[in-house]
Parts: sequence; structure tokens; C-alpha cells
Amino acid sequence: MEKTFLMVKPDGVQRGLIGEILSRFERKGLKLVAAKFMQITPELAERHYAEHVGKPFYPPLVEFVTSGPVFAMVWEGDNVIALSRALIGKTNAIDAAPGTIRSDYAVHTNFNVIHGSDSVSSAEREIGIFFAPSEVLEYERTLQRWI
Ligand code: RTP
Ligand code: MG
Repeated sequence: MEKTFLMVKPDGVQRGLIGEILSRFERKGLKLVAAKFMQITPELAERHYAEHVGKPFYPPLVEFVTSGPVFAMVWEGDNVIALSRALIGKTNAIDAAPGTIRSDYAVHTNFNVIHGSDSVSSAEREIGIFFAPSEVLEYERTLQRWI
């Protein structure tokens, strides 16, 4: 089953949006298989955002993402990567479709509330950075057959 890495960023935590965001993915029918409330170190930020090293927005991005706690998660489901990106919305809140998380809660690209993996390879890489294999749970949900 496909997995993705999602993370409520420091702005989402500070604004008290963890529960609201979690419930959107739960209501969609996706399955939570790992979660961790944690602080990102500069070293972890550099690994996570390796693809953006050297870009103009990279220094403020690292400063922001290490500025306070984040809520890191792994979710599972058919097409969970694309479905999550659809629920999250475009990077810039101006372009995010109404009803998406970033449209509903974000104003600036730099403070856009949530991260979601953008491909199968990114998801595998990011899950491996944030979680030990034993922290990603396998369990049955009877609800699954209806979704
Ligand atoms: P994310 O990785 O956080 O889920 O966001 P994303 O895929 O939609 O966007 P990505 O291109 O991966 O960029 C990572 C984060 O860097 C900040 N950013 N700023 N000022 C800019 O042009 C710019 N572009 C990207 C955003 O906070 C974005 O979420
Ligand atoms: Mg990205």
C-alpha cells in the first residue's frame, strides 16, 4: 500500500491547526500509520530539503522549519501521495484551490502550514529520514473495505 510523509509545519502547530489538519486526512479515509511531535534540527532540515539547497528561499525555509515543533506523520492509502497533495493545495496560497488546506489557512508561500511528499521516491526518502521502520505501524482497519 502506498505511503506518504506529511508534516504540520511550525506555523500550523503555533496556530493550533494540528487537529483540524489531521481530521481532514482521517475524514478522507486515509490511514495514519506513524506520528511524532518533534523539533527539527538544522541537520535534519538539510537532509529533508536537500533538493532546495542553494535556492534563494532555502535559508529562510530552514530557519522557519527549525523554529518550533512540527507534527510529522506517515499516512497510507491508494494513491495517498497524489490525494494528499490535492488536499494540501498548491505551494503558493494564491494558486491553491478553494477548500484545500493552503487555500483555507495559508497566506504566504513561506508559511504554508503543511508539507507533503511529491513522489513515491520522495515519500520513501522522507519517511526514512523521520521514522525508524519500527515506528511505522501495520494494522487492520475494518473501515478500509468501504473506501
Ligand atoms: P512542501 O515540500 O513543503 O510540501 O511544499 P511544495 O512541495 O509545495 O513546495 P517545494 O517546491 O517543495 O518547496 C518547499 C517549500 O519551500 C518554500 N518555497 N518558497 N519563495 C519561493 O519561491 C518558495 N518556493 C518554495 C515553501 O514553504 C515550500 O513549501
Ligand atoms: Mg516539496
